[in-house]
Amino acid sequence: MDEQKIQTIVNSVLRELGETAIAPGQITAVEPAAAPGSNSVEVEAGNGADKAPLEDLSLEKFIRWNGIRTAVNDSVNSDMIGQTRARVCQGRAGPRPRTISLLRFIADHSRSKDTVVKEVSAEWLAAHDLWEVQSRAADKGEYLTRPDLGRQLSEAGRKTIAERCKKSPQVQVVVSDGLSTDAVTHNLEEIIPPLLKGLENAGFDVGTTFFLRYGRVKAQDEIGQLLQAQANLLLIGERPGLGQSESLSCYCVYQPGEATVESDRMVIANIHQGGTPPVEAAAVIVDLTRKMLEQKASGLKLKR
Ligand code: B12
Repeated sequence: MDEQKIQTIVNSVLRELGETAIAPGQITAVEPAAAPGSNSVEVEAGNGADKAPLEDLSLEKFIRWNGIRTAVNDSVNSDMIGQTRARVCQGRAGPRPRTISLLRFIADHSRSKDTVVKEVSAEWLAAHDLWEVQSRAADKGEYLTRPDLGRQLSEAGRKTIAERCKKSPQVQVVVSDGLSTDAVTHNLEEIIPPLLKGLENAGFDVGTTFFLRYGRVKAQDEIGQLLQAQANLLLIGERPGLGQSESLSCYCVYQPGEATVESDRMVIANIHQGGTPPVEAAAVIVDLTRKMLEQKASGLKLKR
């Protein structure tokens, strides 16, 4: 459909809405596609562009997209865009978001929802030498609607942990899907080896690492109580944000158990390639674990 036809349709809709002063030709001005290499990516472009395959909206050029066309000082905006992956300088089309902005928002939202509902597959766990137990949540739906069940181990889970794990280790490491499957599958390969090696090199007796399906943070207290570990480190998927769906956290407690309260817990959050890189996070966690074991404390009781 050419610009003139679009203009005619828009004019007739506006007329039906009671608009009388319609400036001809100014409502749907279709602008030419941006020059290659420009960070101003056009999905609104006409001339058959709609037949081209839709590009992946998670590409860097869409994240660093400058949607403001008439800036007083464009270098200020470019500078800001270069410093953050946050949704800045999106511009607008009248009172609405620009098409590309809206599409990216929808794409980011879909990715966030996907990572919550997806499952860490049994094959992936086997390939990474992890065996699994489950919380009391029977499936993902129940996990999301009943956080209380994700905080408790299933009967079978308790039994398996008791049978397969080393008792009374100094440090117990647990991995859980939590609210992001991608957090586990994207970061685990890079965080587990340096973390376990770092703990060993620091001279700690490390327990048997396993995977907790449908886990919530508080489940680490029951695991700690069951295994009588001195410190529990839970690597768990964070609730995804818009544009960041594979972020992992490590929640740490000294002597977790029934009496543990939230102020005893600590968290190293935002672990992913664009945040705290997994290898760096592993070093921070080893250091924090050393402090917990030295001071026999965690959370507010720990001096840092
Ligand atoms: C959701 C959330 C909350 C919710 C948790 C409610 C719930 N049931 O989900 C609420 C609003 C209550 C909350 C409160 C706080 N939060 Co908060 N929270 C988050 C968020 C957005 C996601 C956490 C998540 O996905 N956890 C995984 C899921 C599976 O866990 P869960 O079992 O469902 O829920 C537990 C955890 O979320 C945990 N938790 C949440 N926040 C915090 C903070 C700390 C310090 C600890 C130890 C635990 C903790 O408490 C929940 C109940 O057990 C993160 C951002 C991020 N990138 O991780 C910030 C984040 C973890 N929170 C943060 C902070 C600072 C707090 C508060 C201290 C704020 C305050 N000043 O009161 C409190 C402390 C709460 C506590 N438990 O001790 C910071 C931690 C910074 C740090 N590295 O120490 C983060 C990283 C946000 C940020 N970027 O600043 N939080």
